[in-house]
Amino acid sequence: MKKILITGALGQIGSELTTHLRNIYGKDNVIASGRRIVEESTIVQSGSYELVDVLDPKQIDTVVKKYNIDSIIHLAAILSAVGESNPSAAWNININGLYNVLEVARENKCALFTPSSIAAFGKSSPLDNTPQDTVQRPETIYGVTKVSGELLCDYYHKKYGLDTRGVRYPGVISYETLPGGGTTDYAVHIYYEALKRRKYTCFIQEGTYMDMMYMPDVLNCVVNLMEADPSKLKHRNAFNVTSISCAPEDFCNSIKKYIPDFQMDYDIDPIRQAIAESWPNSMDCTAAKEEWGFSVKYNLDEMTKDMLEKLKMKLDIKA
Ligand code: VAH
Repeated sequence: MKKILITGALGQIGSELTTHLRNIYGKDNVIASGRRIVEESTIVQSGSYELVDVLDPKQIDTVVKKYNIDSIIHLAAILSAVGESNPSAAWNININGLYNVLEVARENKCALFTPSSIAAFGKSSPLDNTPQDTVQRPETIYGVTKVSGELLCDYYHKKYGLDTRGVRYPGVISYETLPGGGTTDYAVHIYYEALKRRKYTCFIQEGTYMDMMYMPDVLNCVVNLMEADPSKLKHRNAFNVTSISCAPEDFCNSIKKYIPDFQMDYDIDPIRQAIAESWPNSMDCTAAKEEWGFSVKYNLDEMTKDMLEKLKMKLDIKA
């Protein structure tokens, strides 16, 4: 990757990936973009930022040509819970937006990274140690767009030789930018509430296991996969990647190691609970390990320690 365009650069992953890639490839070689301008955002202030609505292929193409982009990291998407409240918007942005990016990438010979998700599986998939290649019958519009996106990216690779790559991300945990309406958002909110109120009311039921990953490991996936030797890739657009399989009580117990008086109770959101139950409890990541050396640095307690330290600084909490 030399000249990189990131769509959805103000989102939970995009806001940290932009900084991460600028540190590696140089500030002037990473162009951030999004549907809105947030003047006070460090992303907007620390390098090139362009207004790009992925529903307008002309806007994408203009920016790709303006900066001579060779790699697109396409993150603009609507997440699971928001998608269930507006399925047509989820389909429009997640699929028509992806189609526009694929077409621009094809015409300009750009490589493309776009993430899929554990949401690409459904209740009929094996939910424990979910295989790389297995049944995918998701029951959320978000999951439908993720499976469709995986197939569309595979098609563009096979039909046009486009260098498309992607991973199935688990729930992403980070402290910079709040997640935008997903089912795994509880795993971020719990840390904020632990520091602010010493208690948290969880909307996902005890004993509901999902895959999770800390942001530093999420960011490394993008660089390591995009820089991998393409001749070693048997898969392309949907590598299972995860670092932690856990349930709400595991987060609670981990936080208690650092905040002993932390308390958690439950008020289940039936919509997000049903979504969570249709997703894998844990995924098998053998393909990613074998084909591009996937590895992670953070386990649950290491993530909890770092999250609490960074959030104390961000929220200016002394105790
Ligand atoms: C969501 N955080 O909850 C996203 C993610 C694996 C979950 O795709 O929708």
